[in-house]
Amino acid sequence: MVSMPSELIDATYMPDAGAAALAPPLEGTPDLADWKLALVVPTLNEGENIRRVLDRVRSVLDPVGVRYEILVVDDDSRDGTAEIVTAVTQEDPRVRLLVRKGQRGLSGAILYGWQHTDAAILGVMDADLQHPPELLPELLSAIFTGKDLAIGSRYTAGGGLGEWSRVRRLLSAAAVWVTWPLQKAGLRAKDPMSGFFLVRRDCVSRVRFQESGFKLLLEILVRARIRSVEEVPFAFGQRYRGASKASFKVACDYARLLVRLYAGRLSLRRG
Ligand SMILES: Nc1nc2c(ncn2[C@@H]2O[C@H](COP(=O)(O)OP(=O)(O)O)[C@@H](O)[C@H]2O)c(=O)[nH]1
Ligand SMILES: [Mg+2]
Repeated sequence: MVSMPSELIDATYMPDAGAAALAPPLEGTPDLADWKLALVVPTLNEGENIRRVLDRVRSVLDPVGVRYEILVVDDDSRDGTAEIVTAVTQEDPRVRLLVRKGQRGLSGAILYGWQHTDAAILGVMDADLQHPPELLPELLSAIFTGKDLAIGSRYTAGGGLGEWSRVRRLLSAAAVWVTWPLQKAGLRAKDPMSGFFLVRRDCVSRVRFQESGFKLLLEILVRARIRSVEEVPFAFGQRYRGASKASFKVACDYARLLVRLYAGRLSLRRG
């Protein structure tokens, strides 16, 4: 692991992790042993799900042959999540637990995990099994074949939203639609709100992100140095156990993020 200057840890900047984290060149057949993936699994009271998620992710990634670590970033859950993860870390050092005290926010949790690894491929996946770990090899293969960003996508052909009500589908479609003018022409993702994606570290390092949001992918699409995107379809599953943390505050954070991104776009045009 790389040690970061302490002033960077609390900032919203994604630090550079130095040469160790540079992705290997893509010419020829990639040697998977040259790559390392850090998959963040953010948790807030996911004690009933986390063991199952960690077991499934490891059984999917082990046969791929890539080096990896799974960083569970827990915001001080009160349901035993950390204790369960600690037990797994003792069996398997590739699983690491990072606990944040007195902090909340999904984007901040993901960035915190990414700041504590030297991996060249950074990723995120929910802890409630709505994201099938079985998609990870396909997402990895998109990165290995030269894409900067690989998105588990509910909106691309073959993907799906599961058992959502018509109102929720409409709201989600509207939330995607408003991102269209913000996204870069030629690189637009159909599912910019996905919480399941992998990105090359060199595309996001030294970019400043909003910690309080729930939709880090949209910020990455708009503000990071992304040159190519692949969307891999998947069907959004049902939460395995426990309750969703999406709330009115999450919707407000999303509105604030949109305002900030639109304001940034307008000031760029004027400048
Ligand atoms: N560390 C951390 N994880 C969070 C936070 N909010 C949500 N999560 C995790 O983010 C993932 C997605 O949250 P979820 O409630 O399932 O959202 P939904 O799928 O939109 O209903 C889950 O793994 C949650 O445990 C947070 O504030 N901090
Ligand atoms: Mg969920």
